[in-house]
Amino acid sequence: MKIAVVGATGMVGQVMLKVLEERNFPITELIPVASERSIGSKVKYKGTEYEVVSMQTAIDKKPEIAIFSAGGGTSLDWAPKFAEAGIFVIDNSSAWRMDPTKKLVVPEINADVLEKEDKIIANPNCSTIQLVMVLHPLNKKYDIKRVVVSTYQSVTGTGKAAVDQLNAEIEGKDADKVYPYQIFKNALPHCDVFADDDYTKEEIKLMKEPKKILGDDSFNLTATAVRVPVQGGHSESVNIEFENEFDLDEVKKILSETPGVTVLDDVKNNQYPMPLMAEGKDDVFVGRIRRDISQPKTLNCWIVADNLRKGAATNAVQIAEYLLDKKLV
Ligand code: 2RA
Repeated sequence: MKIAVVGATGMVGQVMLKVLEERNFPITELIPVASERSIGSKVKYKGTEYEVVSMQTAIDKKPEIAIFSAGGGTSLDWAPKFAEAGIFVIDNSSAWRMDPTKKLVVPEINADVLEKEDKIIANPNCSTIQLVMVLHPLNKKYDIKRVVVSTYQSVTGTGKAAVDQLNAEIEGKDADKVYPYQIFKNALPHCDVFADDDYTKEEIKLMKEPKKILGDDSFNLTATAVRVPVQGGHSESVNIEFENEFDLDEVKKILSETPGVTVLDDVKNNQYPMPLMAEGKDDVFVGRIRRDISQPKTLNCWIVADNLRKGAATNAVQIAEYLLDKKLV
């Protein structure tokens, strides 16, 4: 199968190539695509160097699937052109996520919504993916009424320049400022840009995307997204109020039996999820599972995942695997 990776030279694009290789996706030809300035450069895949090509060249090579991680503007311009050429686009940007004609997919939850006609498929936001992997099984069992989530997001979610800013600040060197303030020794309640209602776009994604993925808009969700000087993954403190009563041991059993979720919850031995242990892994890790003793039918938990893997690249590759497995491509 011919696969195009659009944004192949970026942070997520590089992880996409790594995940495709690790999962031995049946690629007969890799078509790396990047911006004009990167055309002609090389990327390595399974020990072979491939030349980065332009968007149009990639379309002309007729890949079956194109996995995009190149920003919303590029996706809005080019995903339709790839789709018109009969190419399945799996897009990692926010461009198509809330478009009512496009599917927003976490394979473990709602891959079954995908059809042959879905030529542009949206990959959810990283902080959404790890959240819904925990919400979904609990919603099915106990019916969620309200969710309050606070995130602690890795600088890798912003990109290489943000990682460079953090590393430079750690070393006491000057660096191009991606964030409005120093990120080292700091926490910025400011992920993406502010909307008119004083929420950030990151918080709005977190408040809207889960309802579309779960196919359930009966619950309320509010979010505060914070950038922290971390590189291994996103962490989330989540408070979930249910319509129905729950048993704590049953909650832990349900989550431990959920594919793609690992329960790490033994506080007497200081066992709980952290970005340093989640980095490079594909599971969503959940711990600190306990009742909210301030009100009935309510649970607190702590969710951590590598935002570049399950939060982006791995989820996109899993969608591609589903298309292949179900012979939709
Ligand atoms: C972030 N989720 O972490 C956004 C985009 N990757 O900045």
